[in-house]
Amino acid sequence: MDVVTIGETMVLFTPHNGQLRYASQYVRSFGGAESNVSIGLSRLGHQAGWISAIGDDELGKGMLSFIRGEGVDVSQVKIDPTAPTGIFFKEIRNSSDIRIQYYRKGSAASQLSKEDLDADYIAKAKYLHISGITPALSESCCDMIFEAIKMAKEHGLKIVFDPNLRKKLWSEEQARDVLLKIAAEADIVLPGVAEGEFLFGESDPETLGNRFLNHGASVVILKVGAEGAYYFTNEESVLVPGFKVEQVIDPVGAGDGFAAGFMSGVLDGLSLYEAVQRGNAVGAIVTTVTGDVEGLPEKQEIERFINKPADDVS
Ligand code: KDG
Repeated sequence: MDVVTIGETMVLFTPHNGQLRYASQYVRSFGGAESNVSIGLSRLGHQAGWISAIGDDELGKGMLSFIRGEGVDVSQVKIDPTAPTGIFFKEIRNSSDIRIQYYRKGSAASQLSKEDLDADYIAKAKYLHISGITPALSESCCDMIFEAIKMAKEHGLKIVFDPNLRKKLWSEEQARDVLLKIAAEADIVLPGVAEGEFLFGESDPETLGNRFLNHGASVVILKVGAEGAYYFTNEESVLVPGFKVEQVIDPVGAGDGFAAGFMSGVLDGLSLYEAVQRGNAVGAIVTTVTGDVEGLPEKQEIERFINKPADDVS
């Protein structure tokens, strides 16, 4: 296995149009940062495993079939008869005003704990992908994440951490404290510039890159929206320009697409520049369709997209 991830995926309802309070028709799909990354990796030809839990309910089982159908290993997904699968709504007012409403408190995934981890399973992967969402779900989920990090280190996996700050899930103090602790354990961190500012009170990219490096990471990828992303190591700091798309429809999931594209590049042995470029490309493509995972490209599509002339946004 290439990458193992741990986190909650929810049933996603997106109103056909208009405000949530008036909506009566929805598109039903699925979304969750870690399974989005797993699906992105699988579409790019890698083997990803997703550790999670769903309720013993129809929506959860539909979700599990969907993720399994995308080629992700779901053998570590537990069916918990005592709690439901989480749900969320995504109200797209316009591409820069997207409102998320969660119904996930007490969900099956939020009941996960370190007892649900299998060290032998984690040991099979090369990378452990962690997002800052899972530790926010409950105390037991937070403990589980630190246990998974410990297991990963014992078995020589590299840790990739995307802070994925979700202020609706916990207090700012708790979030800052836990996200900084995880960042200190990670080999590769993938923050957005706003997350870097939240954690270190700085917004200058160079300064942020150095803060994360000094905090423990050996590679820092700082995402700066449509401009692209920087990578920082102790030797280099480089901005890799982003890709233009004709129209951004739904940016939710772009960060997960970026993570999948970047890790795919690293797994394929690309240079850091090319891996970040692949991350930028996947992130850009994801924004062009509605849905968290629907736009995730396959290998051929990503290669065509990266190699097309700069003025061609088709
Ligand atoms: O990154 C996209 C995710 O935010 C979305 O799929 C839902 O995992 C999710 C969350 O917790 O917000």
